Amino acid sequence: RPGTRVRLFVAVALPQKLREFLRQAVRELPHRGRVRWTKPENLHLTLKFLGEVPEGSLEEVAAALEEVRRRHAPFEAAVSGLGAFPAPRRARVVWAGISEGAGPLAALAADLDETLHRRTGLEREQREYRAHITLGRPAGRPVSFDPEAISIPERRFRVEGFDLMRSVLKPGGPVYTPLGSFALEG
Ligand code: 2AM
Repeated sequence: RPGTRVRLFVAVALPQKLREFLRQAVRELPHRGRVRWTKPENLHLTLKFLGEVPEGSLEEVAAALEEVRRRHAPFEAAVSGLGAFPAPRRARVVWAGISEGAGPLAALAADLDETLHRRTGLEREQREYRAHITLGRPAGRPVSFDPEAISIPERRFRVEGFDLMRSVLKPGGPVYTPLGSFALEG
C-alpha cells in the first residue's frame, strides 16, 4: 500500500547470555515506582533511531547501512554499571552502561546518522549519542533508585555487526523484528 510507514532503528544485537544476565541483575534492584522492565529478547544497543520511514525508502536505507558496514571493523565492547536518564532519583530510562567500546560505537552511530541523511534525506540527530542499553522505563511517573544498590559487573562482548530493526508498538510492549544484518568489515 502506498503511504505505509515502518518504524525503524539500527541496533547491535546482544548475546543471549548477556541479555539474560542483565535481566536477572535488575530483578534485584530496589526502587520506588513501577518499572516496565525490557523483556530479555528485546534487550539491544541502539546506534540510530530512524523513526517512521516510508516503506518505499527501505531499499535506500539498506544501501546506506551497507555502505557504513564496510567502513568499520569488528571491535570489543563491555557492559557494566547501572544509570538513568535524566537521573537515578527521577528515572525515565534505566540503563546499563558501556565501559568499553564507547568510542567505536559513537563512530558507528555518527556514520549511520550522516550516511542515512545523505542517502535518504533523514533528519540528522540533534542530541549527542550516548551508548546505553535500556533495561526499563517507568510505567507512569519517574522511578527512583540508588545506582549503587546492585552491581552490574563488567561483561565483554564482540561487536561484529548491526541489524536494521523494525519496531511495532503493541499494548503489551514493542515487538522488534530484524529486517537485515550488516557485518562489519572495514
Ligand atoms: P532507548 O534504548 O533509549 O529506549 C527502539 O525504540 C530503540 O530506538 C530504543 O532503543 C530507543 O532508545 C531508540 N530511540 C532513540 N530515540 C528514540 C525516540 N525518539 N523514540 C523512540 N525510540 C527511540
